[in-house]
Amino acid sequence: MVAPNDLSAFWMPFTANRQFKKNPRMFVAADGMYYTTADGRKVLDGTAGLWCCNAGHNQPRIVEAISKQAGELDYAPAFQMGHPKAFELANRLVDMAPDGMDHVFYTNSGSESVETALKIAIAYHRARGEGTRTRLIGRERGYHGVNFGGISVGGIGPNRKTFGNLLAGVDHMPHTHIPENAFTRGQPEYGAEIADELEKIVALGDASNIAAVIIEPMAGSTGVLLPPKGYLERIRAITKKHGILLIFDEVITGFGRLGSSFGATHYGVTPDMMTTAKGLTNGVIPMGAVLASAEIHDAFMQGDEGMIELFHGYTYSGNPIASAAGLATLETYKQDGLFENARDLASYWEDALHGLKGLPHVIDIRNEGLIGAVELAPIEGKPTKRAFAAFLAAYDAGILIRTTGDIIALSPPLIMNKGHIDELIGKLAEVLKNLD
Ligand code: PXG
Repeated sequence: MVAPNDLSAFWMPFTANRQFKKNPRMFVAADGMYYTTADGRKVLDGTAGLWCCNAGHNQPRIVEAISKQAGELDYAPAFQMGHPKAFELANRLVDMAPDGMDHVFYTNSGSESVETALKIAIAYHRARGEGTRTRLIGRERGYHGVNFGGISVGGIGPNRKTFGNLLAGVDHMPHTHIPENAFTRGQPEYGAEIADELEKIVALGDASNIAAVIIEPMAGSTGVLLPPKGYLERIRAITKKHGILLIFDEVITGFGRLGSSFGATHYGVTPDMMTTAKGLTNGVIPMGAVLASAEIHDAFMQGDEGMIELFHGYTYSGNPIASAAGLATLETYKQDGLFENARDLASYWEDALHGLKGLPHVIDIRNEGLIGAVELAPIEGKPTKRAFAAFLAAYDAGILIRTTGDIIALSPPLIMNKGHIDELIGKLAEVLKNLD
């Protein structure tokens, strides 16, 4: 028998298991902007969980929708059967997405949304008789989840170090994070021409072999790397010119994080597909969705009507409880004006964050919408250690932050107010002042 308080059985994801289990950090409750720890302390959520609880915690509308759905229709087969809420949610998503994003394919996570979009891209070209278009292009420091397609198009070194060669037929563009833009407020000025590297990749690999380019409109997970002004527009123009599909990975930028429904809306650049998850259901029930243009969808809708058009799907695609959570979440964003709140708070947020300039070890600060990053100089020879020390000190001080490398990333729930910003940034300032 395993003792009830034995922590060893659960192999925790992306966690220093041995360190954690020696000194665990447990949340036992949450409400609005705050978590409650096992020892009864309140911790201000500066990260919306893992960039997902955009409507705050235990949102009553979402809680009620899930409970009601569980007692009404718990599960319905996802293949060759339907239930109304999955269709209703798809319609709402299409309504809030940029014009041209007309169809929704459900998944259960951001990682699955990415795999789905990549597979659709390859199958789309094949359906149109361009089956040689199989190559995929990602970007350095891109994060597209943890499955094989996603880690292959993603640009994170440790994935290659840990898992080897990954998918064949993938190229990477350079990232856009350049020193000239340090301490920029909002979208940086310099670097639009980095998009032209895509032309070189296309010239070498030939457009007739390339299916899709996938990028995050703003790279969240690897440290809040913003697109320079004009960059996304150029990527869009180059992909269009060569008949290459453009996929925006909106798993973080979707659902109000930047003060608009999606990154595509915020930056005014419309891709051919968008991958989403996280804020779709406020993180409460796992669900992801790929939005695709009518042109892509319609390319599959040919031939015998009795045949399955896309050989892909998940047991839980469009799960009823997840659909109910999604509908209640989107309703909350709308009714409570949360995207507007994010937009209204953005300049106060920006000022507060940039007020940390000059504190020890701070070498860059970046922001957009309700997202922020404070980059610290690494401890010589010990990358990640300084930021992780800040994470632990912040937790003790009553704020939840995220760290990636030596970058502190902040992405609070969109229900935040100025008082919460003062508390979060005030406590973070104290943590930074006392950091070795
Ligand atoms: N694409 C992007 C752009 C993401 O940010 C995924 C795909 C994968 O989503 P799932 O649902 O499979 O985890 C993500 C996830 C962090 C952090 O702190 C970021 C993510 C997940 C967990 C932590 O940076 N991004």
